[in-house]
Amino acid sequence: MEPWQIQLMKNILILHGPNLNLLGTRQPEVYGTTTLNDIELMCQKKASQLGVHVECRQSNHEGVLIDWIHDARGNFDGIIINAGAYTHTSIALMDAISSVEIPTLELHLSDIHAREAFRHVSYIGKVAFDAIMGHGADGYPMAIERMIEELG
Ligand code: CA2
Repeated sequence: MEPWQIQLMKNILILHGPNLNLLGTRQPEVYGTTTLNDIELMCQKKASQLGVHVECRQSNHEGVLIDWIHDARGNFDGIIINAGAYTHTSIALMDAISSVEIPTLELHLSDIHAREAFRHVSYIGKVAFDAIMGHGADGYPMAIERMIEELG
């Protein structure tokens, strides 16, 4: 593909938060057997079908996720974020998302509202335009479709 064609494509940043690097290797009864690498392949397949560019990154560190959100300004059209447990605790991540003014979609493997009460609060949900949850790994390609719909 020519560089000018890549520049015209929508650019979506997919962020995975803490412990999601363990997917498929621990607690399969809760989070399934799909690994983060499998999820990246699913995302790249969906992206090429839909003609968009996606970049996937994972960090266990709140500050690294915040830096990536800041750096997304001017470089990405949308952010899809599974912030892991930071979803329920991080006002700092929420502030970072609202500061960059990039359409952001909240994503979870599990349905956080069907789990423990402490997971029912989502700071990400306060600044995201929508949330997809409870679909396991299939939620990732769904989220790419939803983001494209939002970006128009
Ligand atoms: O359902 C989700 O996607 C969550 O964001 C996953 C987080 C959890 O804290 C949120 O409440 C909901 C936990 C991710 C931990 O991932 C693991 C994967 C394999 C083994 C252990 C943890």
